Amino acid sequence: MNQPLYAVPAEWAARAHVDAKGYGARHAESLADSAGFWQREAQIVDWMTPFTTVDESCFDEAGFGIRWFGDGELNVSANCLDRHLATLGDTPAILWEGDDPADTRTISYRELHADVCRFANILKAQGVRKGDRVTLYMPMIPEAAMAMLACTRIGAIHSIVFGGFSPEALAGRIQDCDSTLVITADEGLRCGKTIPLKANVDAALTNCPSVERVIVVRRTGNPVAMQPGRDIWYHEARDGVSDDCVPEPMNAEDPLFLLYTSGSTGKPKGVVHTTGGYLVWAAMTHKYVFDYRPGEVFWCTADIGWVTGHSYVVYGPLANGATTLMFEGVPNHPDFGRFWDICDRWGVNIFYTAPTALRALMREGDAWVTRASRQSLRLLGSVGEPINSEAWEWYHRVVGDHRCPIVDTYWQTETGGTLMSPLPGATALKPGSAAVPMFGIEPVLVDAEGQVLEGVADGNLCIARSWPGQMRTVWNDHARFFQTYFTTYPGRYFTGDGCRRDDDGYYWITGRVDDVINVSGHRMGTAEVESALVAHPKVAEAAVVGCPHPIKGQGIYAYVTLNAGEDGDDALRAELVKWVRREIGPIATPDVIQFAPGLPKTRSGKIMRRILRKIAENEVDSLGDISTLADPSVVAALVEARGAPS
Ligand code: 6R9
Repeated sequence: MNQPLYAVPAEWAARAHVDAKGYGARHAESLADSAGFWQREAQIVDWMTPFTTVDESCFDEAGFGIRWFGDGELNVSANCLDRHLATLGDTPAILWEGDDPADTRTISYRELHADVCRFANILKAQGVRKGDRVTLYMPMIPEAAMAMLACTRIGAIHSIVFGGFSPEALAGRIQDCDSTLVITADEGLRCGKTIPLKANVDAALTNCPSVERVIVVRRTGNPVAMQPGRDIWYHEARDGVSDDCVPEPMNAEDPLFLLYTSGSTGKPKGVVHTTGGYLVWAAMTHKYVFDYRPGEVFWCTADIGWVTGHSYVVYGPLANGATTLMFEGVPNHPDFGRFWDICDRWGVNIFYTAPTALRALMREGDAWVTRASRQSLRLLGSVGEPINSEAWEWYHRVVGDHRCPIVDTYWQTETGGTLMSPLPGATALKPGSAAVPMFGIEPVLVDAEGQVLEGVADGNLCIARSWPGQMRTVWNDHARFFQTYFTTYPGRYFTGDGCRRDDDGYYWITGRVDDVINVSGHRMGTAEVESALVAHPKVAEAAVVGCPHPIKGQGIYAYVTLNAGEDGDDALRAELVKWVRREIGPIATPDVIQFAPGLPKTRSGKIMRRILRKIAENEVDSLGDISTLADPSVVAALVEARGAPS
């Protein structure tokens, strides 16, 4: 393959935490002497009680379990705050810019520490105890980070639900983990428009008996209903509360947070991350992948409702004493230059975003970028989906002025932090490749039968052994954890992604090989959209697949069979789109709804998604063998009536 290769700039090779030789040696050591490697690297966090055991994980059915640093004790908020106070007390921990560019805040480590302690004391006063679940449904404001850290301070388990999810989706996530307390805001703000967060919580809670208290942060100040005895204003509760709160010593394997994510089947699952391994992984990957140096301003544009926001807006950067920028707004408001203006305004050194945002900005032209100086930028990052080479080249040439390496970080909610990425001082870059495994990561490519593929190969990506940031279980369903990730290829963790290894040993993620689609970098289970559609009274059956989309990466293509006597017209299409948005949220908005009198099924009644995918991708000449279908004639009818994403 004739891939352009961008060599490591000389000054990077000389100054970075890790150079090419260092990477090779350390990666080899991390596999050959895992215990020794992690004994040393895990000191990136402060332990209250040192661990004496390192990795006790087992991927086999007999003895299955993931466990790291099992007898160590630590506290996450103490690592993110207290230990920095002596040296970084007056250094900004959080730089915040609101939806309106004039709305800004700077919060020092000392101030953040005090606010987190107060918030922790408020939670305690409301009866929250170690191990209780607290659901956050918050806008991107500093109080969201404070709430997360306050939970960690007292050992409560937070579960953040993205503010774009509907009341129904929120209710499901509260019920699954029986949260006793919800933290929200009166409203969110997006492009100057308000988002009714508190009203959504009220709607969700009609169905959530476990919730006893709701803490409401005032964001917009517009009036909202408060239920006496249940709802509490944060600013009132905060009055007179002590800013002293002793951090709870937590076992390394105590749950830190839950985060619901989509899989190929069933309801979203509560991914459980624990305290020690997760924090070590978030901090270590933040340091090496972004070559983070003290004093730098780090900006990850992800919302804290996604795992990227957990690991690289809050935990990784703060554990390392970095200044993290938190942005409430969107890239195109008030105009398409917003990102680059923010970089100039705050002197951002490291900038980390998703390909979908880059594609959307790229098509608006270079002038929005070049009107900003971007002189502070040193390193760029990408995450969430494969980055196409056009977007990569634009990012490198226009945003980074050819000067800034790009780290394409491949990882998942399940993995806690980056699994594969170039290291900027060590790895020559190939646009679109996530390059090389992080320390401790042993990737394996296997074919459909589970045979290991060596050398240059294209296969399914598995990881052969555990790493500290790996999820530990699915909340309340350990069997589902094992079943989902460890049975397809026994003895290995299966990522669900396809992957190619080239002749330089670089890895190229080719996308999901299961029924998960990736829409604007957000994971969506096709089964979730299908069950939302069939809940509509006029729908008999639905099948959802991904289709190529120029900005979102993948769009949502839905085949819908209506009940007998119903007419599929544009009005019903619009109604179904609205319905799905209400059931799940705007991120699940179908791009195409094709009414289908019949779906291609095998004789045993299984929908042949392969065929539906081909039709959605407009690859109707390569449908493959359709002879096993119960009624092959439905295929011609579907091809005839194909829709196109608008
Ligand atoms: C962090 C995050 C995980 C899925 C993952 C893969 C895709 C993420 C990627 C990437 C290619 C990258 N993905 N980063 N594909 N290159 N750099 O996004 O977590 O929301 O759980 O999604 O996203 O398909 O399996 P999550």
